[in-house]
Amino acid sequence: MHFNKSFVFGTATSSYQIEGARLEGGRTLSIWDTFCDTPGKVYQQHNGSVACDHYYRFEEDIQQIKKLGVETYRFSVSWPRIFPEKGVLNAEGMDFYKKLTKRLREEGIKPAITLYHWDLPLWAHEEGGWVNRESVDWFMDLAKVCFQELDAEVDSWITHNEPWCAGFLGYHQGFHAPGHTNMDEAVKAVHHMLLSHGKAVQYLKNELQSKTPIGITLNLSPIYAKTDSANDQLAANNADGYSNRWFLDPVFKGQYPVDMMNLFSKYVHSYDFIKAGDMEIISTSCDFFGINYYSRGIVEFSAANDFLHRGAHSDYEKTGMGWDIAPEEFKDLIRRLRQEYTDLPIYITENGAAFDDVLENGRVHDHGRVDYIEKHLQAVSDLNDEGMNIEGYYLWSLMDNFEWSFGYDKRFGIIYVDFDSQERIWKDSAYRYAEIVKNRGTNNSNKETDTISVS
Ligand code: PNW
Repeated sequence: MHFNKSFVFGTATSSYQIEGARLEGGRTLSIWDTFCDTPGKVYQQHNGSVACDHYYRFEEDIQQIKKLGVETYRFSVSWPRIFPEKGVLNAEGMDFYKKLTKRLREEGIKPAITLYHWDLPLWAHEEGGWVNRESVDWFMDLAKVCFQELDAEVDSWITHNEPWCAGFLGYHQGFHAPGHTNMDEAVKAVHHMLLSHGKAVQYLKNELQSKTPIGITLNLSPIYAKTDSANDQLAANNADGYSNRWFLDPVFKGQYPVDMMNLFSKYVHSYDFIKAGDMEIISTSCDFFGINYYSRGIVEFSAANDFLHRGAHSDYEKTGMGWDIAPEEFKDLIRRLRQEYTDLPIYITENGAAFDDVLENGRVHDHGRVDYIEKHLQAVSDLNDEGMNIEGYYLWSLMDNFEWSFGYDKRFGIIYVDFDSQERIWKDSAYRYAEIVKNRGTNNSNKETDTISVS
């Protein structure tokens, strides 16, 4: 694999998953704090109250990023740290992100900031959360103050991270906060997230005349039918509509997919929450497109479901999440996006894997993760050889952290975190990634990570 000079390597995290400092520095609760406190929602009722203690250890974490040698770091801001109450700006919260951004720059690391990575303030939820159209205005208050305070030092903005998860896992499937199971709410929530995305893009470009690139990050999963049967093909089309097209079509074509609107109308009472002009705002052109890729989906028809089809068993190798390791399908996905949706520069804003890591004599030999990363970076390199214009790659994640409903049970980091001592220990994958970054690919076949010295 090989990467040209302008390709950027990075790592990614998000606020709730690493910061901790639950009620400190003026922060109030988010929907994830209360979701974690609700029995039965999160593995062993784990929570992000301390997490990686990054709020207090960010200097040390910046040194880890520097040591990895990556040129960019993607993180998100905690909304209830910046607006602990409706309309009330918390200077101390904002100062944390100013300090973090400034220190990253001083160390030569380009900050890429996500505005919303799922930690909605509880005050906003109590007024209906994303189901309430006013959420767009609340989000704009957050976007405006972040732009004003941080834009000069930021290299790229991401409005939303994975509205599929925030919308459908949060309001339809109930696996994520706020834990609702109501498709009518979910479709509205997604609409308001997408609308707030478009408004933020317009504000940055038109009002502030900023040149900082801005985009959105979607989690996309190429979907395949288990068999050629008409029923399985239909199931795959609908699962693709639910997972991918419901987000891609509005962002790039300014319309929701009609087949899915019809299918959803069994649960969605009316589409009149889509106001005149909304779709133009949602499809405002961005500077880049962010994609989080983890796995493919393979589905088989089930008469009980319209679009939430059973994941069919496959004989593919799996990660610790039970997700198929599918780098070839990642290539299919990118080719399809180029054909059907966009010419924008693409950034892989997340890619990575959880495995059952074992700390042994101060080392973590995470061969599975090393292999996963190499295969997907090889795919990125191959795709660029085909002219697919992928401009960067952010490994998820910099370090083990709070993995949402799986708590601390699933470790995605390339740096191991001892959650008792808060010690950070490089896994083999961190050494390997640093080597690939340093060589801008693989110039040699030496995979002996123990002997690599990273300055
Ligand atoms: C993404 N799914 O979440 C998030 O952006 C990260 O915060 C998270 O830690 C990472 O991927 C690993 O899970 C997802 O169920 C959560 O398909 C769930 C799904 C996809 C992405």
